[in-house]
Amino acid sequence: MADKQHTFREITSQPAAWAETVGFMMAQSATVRDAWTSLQHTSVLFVGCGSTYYLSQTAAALFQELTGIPARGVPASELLLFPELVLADPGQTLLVAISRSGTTTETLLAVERFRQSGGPAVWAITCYPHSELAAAADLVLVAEAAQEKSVVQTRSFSSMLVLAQGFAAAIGGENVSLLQQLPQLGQELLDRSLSPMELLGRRSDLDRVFFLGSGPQYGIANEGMLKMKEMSLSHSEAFHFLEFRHGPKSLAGKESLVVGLLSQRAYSSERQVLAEMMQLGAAVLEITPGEPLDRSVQSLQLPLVLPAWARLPLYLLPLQLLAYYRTISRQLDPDNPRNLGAIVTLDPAGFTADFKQRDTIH
Ligand code: F1P
Repeated sequence: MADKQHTFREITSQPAAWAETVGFMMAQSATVRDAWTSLQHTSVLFVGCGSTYYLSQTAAALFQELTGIPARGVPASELLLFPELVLADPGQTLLVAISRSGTTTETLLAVERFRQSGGPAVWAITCYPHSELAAAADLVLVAEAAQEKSVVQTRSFSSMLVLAQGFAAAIGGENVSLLQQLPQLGQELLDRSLSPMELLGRRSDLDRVFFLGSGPQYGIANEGMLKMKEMSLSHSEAFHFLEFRHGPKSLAGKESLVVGLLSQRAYSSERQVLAEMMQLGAAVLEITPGEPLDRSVQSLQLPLVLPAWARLPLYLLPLQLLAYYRTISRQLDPDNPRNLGAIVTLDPAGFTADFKQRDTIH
């Protein structure tokens, strides 16, 4: 059955999609670097919706980490409806709009709003080079090989992440060609993840899933949460690792699975949170650059041959498989999630009343 599903094919074809995307990115690195140098901007704002909003969070954290230039990731709707809260100095801000389809209404309107506010430069990250978003942007990074038939984003998300990595690395002076190792490392991790994620995904005793991630991993934890929700209709939430202690852990217990996206940088602090959740009876899955926490924990180790910034897409593979197998075991169709379409298209006229209201207030 799995081989007939778009979602499964798209998850397992990620290494091939990454290989093409890295090739594109390497060819574009000098252009990206030169374009950035000629802008001389002082900040970057990443926007998207749904999965691409979560990708914006990770892209912003990574960009600031590699370049030292302030960056934020926000929902496109925040830029559209509350521009003054996210844009301190539009003239000095590069807007990076991320959208798989390149046609989501909020993202397109946010770009328009940014231009109207005096924002001079818009770059796009998308899977469709001829989309409306691509046409509206000054520079376009495309993961064409990652286009999807499935409603939920899997290989598109990870491939657009590869573009965001290449973009940050090119501007931050990192070695973009390290990303060439991702396809092989991804294939190895996929092979290692399939059967443990199937076993875990089929556990009907678990009725809620928490995803924990810090730093650039937080956006990926959110994406894991969204996959679990969209596909398997399960109660899922994402938190920064240490935030989990400040209230949410009251929901942790025998019926919960806590998925930890451990980092090298904050390893001990994050690991301690997982150890505490085990003591509360929660099942734990760790995706880790370090040693397994305990024999009773399901642990998937990340290869250390790549620096932390370059290995980010690897975290996604087990998360997507876990959501996929849980969907199957709940006899749901991963290709056709409930109430969802691949693109949210709205009538722009629907925003007019709020724009007028805002212009009157200011
Ligand atoms: C974004 C998005 C998806 C979500 C849903 C509708 O689209 O919100 O993240 O899964 O199916 O679309 P895009 O702007 O990235 O094309």
